[in-house]
Amino acid sequence: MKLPYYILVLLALVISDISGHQAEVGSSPRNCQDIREHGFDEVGHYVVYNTVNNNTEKALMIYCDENDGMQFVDKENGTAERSDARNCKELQDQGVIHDGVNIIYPFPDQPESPVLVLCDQTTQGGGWTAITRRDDWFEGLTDFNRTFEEYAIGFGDSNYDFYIGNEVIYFLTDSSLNELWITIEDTDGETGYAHYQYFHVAARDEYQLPPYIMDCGLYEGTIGDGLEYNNGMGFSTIDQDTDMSDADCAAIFGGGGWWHRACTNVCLTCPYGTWDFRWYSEDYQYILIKAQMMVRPSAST
Ligand SMILES: [Ca+2]
Repeated sequence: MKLPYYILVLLALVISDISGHQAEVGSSPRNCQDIREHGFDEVGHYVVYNTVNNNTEKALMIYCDENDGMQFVDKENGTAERSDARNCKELQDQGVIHDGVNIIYPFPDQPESPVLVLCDQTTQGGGWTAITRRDDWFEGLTDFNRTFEEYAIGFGDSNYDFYIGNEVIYFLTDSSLNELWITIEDTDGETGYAHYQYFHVAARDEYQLPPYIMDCGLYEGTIGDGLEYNNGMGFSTIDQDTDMSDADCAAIFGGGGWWHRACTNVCLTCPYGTWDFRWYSEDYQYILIKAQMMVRPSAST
């Protein structure tokens, strides 16, 4: 199957159907309903392009049926085989080996409910599902000053900056043991990574503890164990302060929801151009311009 290719306008998302119709939209579709709202109401194949660097390798093809059902379509073979992958590792196991935006079904109680995610099938053997991505190239597109509910369901765009949502992170990390991979770039262009062989985010209200308690451990990497201080903390936002400070840490940190303690050495949801968007550890202090957090089942190699 030959995919249609178009010259893409930077930071504009192009949806096209297989017969070559196309339209520019201001935001990316999350499902077939979104595509319908953009004026494509016929059953068929639709392609969503990731326009970062106009890299058409990041095209994603989906198939929308008459019930707004969405199927993943294998780009290589053109088959309309519906994936039931719960994460990017399972997509990789099914042969989806390209990096980029893809579809997973992470909710056990809602197996038909898709989530568009960013997959990294390259780093350390691939199979990584990105849970947040920051890149100052996209500054101004996605506001991270958000409420507890917004952080729960997720926001942003998998093509640009996003937070996948604490509900998704919970289901991703609770079904099996998971590891966490964090990459950063600082204002001097220095890059590095932190790898936690264990990472888990608990349910919203498990035994009446603070919501979405984060545990991580077994660090190795090049930027120091910055998350150690956040270990065991619930998720705090501007409207739901569960941190251990007398102050409201999320408000102090520019509205960035995080596993604040009192408050934090690391904040990957904090505003660009501030010292809050940072990775501090015992040996390093980075003011950031880019950051990405990714998880995968830890049995992967
Ligand atoms: Ca507080």
